[in-house]
This record gives sequence, structure tokens and C-alpha cells, in this order.
Amino acid sequence: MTTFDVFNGDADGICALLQLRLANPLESILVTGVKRDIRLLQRVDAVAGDRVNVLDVSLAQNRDDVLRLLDAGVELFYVDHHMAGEIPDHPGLDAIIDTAPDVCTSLLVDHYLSGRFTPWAVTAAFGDNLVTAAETIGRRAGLSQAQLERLRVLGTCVNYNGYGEAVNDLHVAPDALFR
Ligand SMILES: [Mn+2]
Repeated sequence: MTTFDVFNGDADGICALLQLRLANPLESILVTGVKRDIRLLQRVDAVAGDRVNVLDVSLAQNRDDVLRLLDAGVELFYVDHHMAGEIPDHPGLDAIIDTAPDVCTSLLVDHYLSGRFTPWAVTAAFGDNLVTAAETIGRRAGLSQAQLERLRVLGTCVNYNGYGEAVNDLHVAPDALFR
């Protein structure tokens, strides 16, 4: 059984996966790319019994591959805040999708993990320019103004690292940055 971790190469995608892997460390195949490379699931060659975690890429944009993988017997865990379209009703799909404007994927993962790694969610929220949400959740978690400021800089830098035509354009490849 193989696990694939498919994630947007921006701060939100990387910080969402960080939270999941801090909670549940395991070896996985990382599938990611530049921030604008969102049709990531077409690169996933999973078979029955495999598990695919998908973070911060639109289900609407990956719908054909979601259906392909579900039909093949793959288990999908899908967390996202982009336009999803109709969510397939399939026992192999566990989806947490919320398109509210003050939510990002890492905040959804923070909620899913009951706030175990909130500083990473705060970092991602800053990266997605959700400043109010980042500060509110960060303060509630006991972070100081100085700590919030450091996470704001980190989230902003990781977010902008994702901009480029190809992975070679980036300062750090997103999978290397995750590791
Ligand atoms: Mn996002």
C-alpha cells in the first residue's frame, strides 16, 4: 500500500501537509509543483488499496482524475477551499471542502487535527493573505505579536516561493521545502 501526498506548492499546501505528517509520520510519494500547477492528480498513478491525500488544489480542476482513482479502488482524502463543483458521492472519498472566504486548507487541517499544530496553519493563512484569520487564530493559540510577525514573514516568503512557470524558476522546489 502506497500513500501519495498531493499538495499545492504554496505555503497553504505545504503547511497543510506538514500538519498531517507531524500528526501521522509516514513515508509517502510527494506530488507537487509551482503554485499555478493545480492539475496535480493527473500525475498520480495509484492502484487499489493505495491512499491519496489531496491538499489545496481545486476538485473541479481535478475531477476526472478523482473519478479515475475512485473507480480504481483508491482511497482519497481531499481537503481544500477552492471551488469544487459537485463533490462525488463515493465511499472511497473523504472530503473536507469549505469555500468560505476566511478559510484556507491549512485552517481546515488545523480544525481536523483539533489545533495540534496551529502555528503552521497560521503561517499558511498569512501566506494566503488571510491576515485577520491568521491573527485571530494565532492569538487564540497564545502566540505573541512578535511570534505572529515571524510567522507572517515565513508564510509570505513560502507563498511567493511558489510563483514561477516551472519548478526550476523557484528558489526552493516545494517538495524539498516540505522536507
Ligand atoms: Mn490555499
